[in-house]
Amino acid sequence: MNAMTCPGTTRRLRAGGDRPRRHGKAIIAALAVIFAVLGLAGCGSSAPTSSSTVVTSATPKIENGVQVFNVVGTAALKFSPSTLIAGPGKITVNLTVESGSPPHNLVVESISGARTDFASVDRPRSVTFTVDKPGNYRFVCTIHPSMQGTLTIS
Ligand SMILES: [Cu+2]
Repeated sequence: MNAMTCPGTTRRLRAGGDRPRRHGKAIIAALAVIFAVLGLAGCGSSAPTSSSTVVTSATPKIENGVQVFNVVGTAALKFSPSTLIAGPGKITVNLTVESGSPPHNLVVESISGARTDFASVDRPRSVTFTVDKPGNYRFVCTIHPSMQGTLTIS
């Protein structure tokens, strides 16, 4: 197998497209994951490979020079995404709460002012703060202490 050569990857995936249409997408998605793992890691490619529906980590959207994250507090008492990857500077976290979920907040424990008010299903909350020092910063929901995430500044 020739998975280490990147330019041909896309073409090879498309070659599977003559399978029955119903299964083709799933097969292509599975192949994409396999090729991403086997092949793209060595390429330095910046192509996103976001074929998964489970959001564990995210990079921000940049709006007016601010790094913006949209985080959902779920009914299962999780943050989605739970890992936020940013650079030093200004960060905004928009916290919404999933339907059927109790209220949540998002508090970065070691960063002064990095704390939303309690958000509920019909009341999203936001906070903006600045971080300059690279590192991993834990965040929690203060009413559900098992609900945790990490803000990585690199
Ligand atoms: Cu909570």
